[in-house]
Amino acid sequence: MMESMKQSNHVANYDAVVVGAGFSGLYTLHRLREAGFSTHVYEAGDGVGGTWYWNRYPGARCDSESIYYNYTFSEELYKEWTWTSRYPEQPEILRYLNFVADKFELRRDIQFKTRINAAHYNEETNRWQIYLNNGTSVSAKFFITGVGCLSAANIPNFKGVQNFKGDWYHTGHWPHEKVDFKGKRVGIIGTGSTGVQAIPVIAAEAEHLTVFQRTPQYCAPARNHPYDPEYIRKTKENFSEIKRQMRESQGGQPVPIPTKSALEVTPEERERVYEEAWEKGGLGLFSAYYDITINEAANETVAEFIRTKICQIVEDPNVAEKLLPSYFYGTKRPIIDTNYYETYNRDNVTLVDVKKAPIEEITPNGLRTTDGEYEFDTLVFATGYDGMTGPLLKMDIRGKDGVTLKEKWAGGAQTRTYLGIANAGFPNMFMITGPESPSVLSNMPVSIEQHVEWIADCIEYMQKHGVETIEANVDAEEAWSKHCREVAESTLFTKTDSWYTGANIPGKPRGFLIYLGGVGVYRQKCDEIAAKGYEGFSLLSSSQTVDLA
Ligand code: N01
Repeated sequence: MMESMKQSNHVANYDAVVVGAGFSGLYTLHRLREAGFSTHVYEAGDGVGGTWYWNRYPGARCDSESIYYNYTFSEELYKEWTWTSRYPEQPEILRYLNFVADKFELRRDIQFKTRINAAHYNEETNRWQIYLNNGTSVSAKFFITGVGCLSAANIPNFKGVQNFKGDWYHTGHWPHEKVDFKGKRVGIIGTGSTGVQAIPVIAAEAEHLTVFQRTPQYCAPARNHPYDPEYIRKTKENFSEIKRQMRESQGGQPVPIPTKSALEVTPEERERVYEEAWEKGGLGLFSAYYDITINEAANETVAEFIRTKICQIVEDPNVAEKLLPSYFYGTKRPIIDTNYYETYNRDNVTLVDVKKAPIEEITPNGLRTTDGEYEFDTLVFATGYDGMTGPLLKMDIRGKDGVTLKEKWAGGAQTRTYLGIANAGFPNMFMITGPESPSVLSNMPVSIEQHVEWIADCIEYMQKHGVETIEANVDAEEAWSKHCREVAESTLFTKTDSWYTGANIPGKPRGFLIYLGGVGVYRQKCDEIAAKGYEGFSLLSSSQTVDLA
């Protein structure tokens, strides 16, 4: 055990300790506290919000429609809050989460500016000992992680970063005060969802922006707009139906599951459907036909549609050529943008292809690729995250026999979970939107609510039946992981290098850690398992297995 942990000063005992005060942690606290469990949340930031606390980069906004990107556990809350536009900006989402924290008086059980360094399971007491970065420790019967899937920033290990004389930022750790780009030459590395949002906004302010692109992306216009009050009124009126549809859907939004193949319709009909989705804005292209993410030929129809649009929007054919993506559409996160491709028509923007001429090093005045040096005053890393497993493995989590989560998952390659909620060998630990659950390939608040409710119901069940510990069985875990892999392998997702597969982090073992079966199907499976007395889990009273089936 680390020296600091041996010396830690034990300060409290709780029923449940929760990591993180984002969408997951806030609702977990509320739900467990309402059920009478003493619950405490630790949050590294000095406010609530999680992802929306940290991601303050220019242009940050959500790509789920706001009316679906909120909690639905309280009809009163849903009706009290009014979104201003279709895709809200980060400050508005952060205001929403603060509103939730105020309404349910959550702050009194959240300790801010505190990180959990480690959580160790004690087999003698059946409790988790949790070590904080302030040198103290607490214990809890239940250890619940609400750390988010994308909170461990990836700053590539370029040679020379420490020599850069200007300011540099990672988008996921953006300063609270405004970063002034006026009169500045700015460089940005990365053109994922984040880069695509930030690039047009920075370009509008900076003297010059140089974009370093490794992989061109498929984007479709967001066509964000303010909401009509009448539309909002109807949405609130239809709360129950919208909630039901979200929960039973594929992706967590009330979008009908497509039934037609892109290949069974005429090219004219397909073009009409794609054109309509493009004009409407949002993620409509992704869900236009059921086989877009499973059939290469179907996928190519939408990929080619977007490539044609890029060539129409971008005036310089050489720049347009560099922006044409070639991977399977949708197998990296489909992006919705505001003036992304149009930004390359500006005189103050330069696009550099770093796949062709890779980055060699960061220099005192900028960056050098194999083609030459680029100078700028400010550098922005929009280089993404060590997704899914990264935030969990940043903590020293140890289960039975002192086995670490890192050892169990072999750093990623052997990641096995039961439902993305629990791990064999880690009793009474629950993950909210963990690896092998629908998580990031769904509308997050819907998946978060489902996990929080399932976990809280489970804890209440345990209390009611005198169960001391719950632990996933190895065979149930193996079967679930196998099922996840089989579903993923039946799609095109596994054929593309992306953060979904771990390919964005050098040396990270590959695997596809998101359950692609859909939110509705997944919920049903979780509910069935609970209804069968938590099938696939071992439930123990103080020393015996409790047969509750
Ligand atoms: O990160 P990314 P992100 N040299 O990993 C490049 C969610 N999100 O922060 O594609 C050069 O997607 C990398 O290149 P490549 C959403 O789930 C949601 O943009 O690996 N380039 C890529 O271009 C999303 O998927 C919202 O070849 C390097 C970029 O950096 C997830 O967050 C908004 C490099 C990273 O893209 C992550 O998005 C924002 C290197 N060494 C984010 N390393 C909304 O809701 C990386 N890159 C709207």
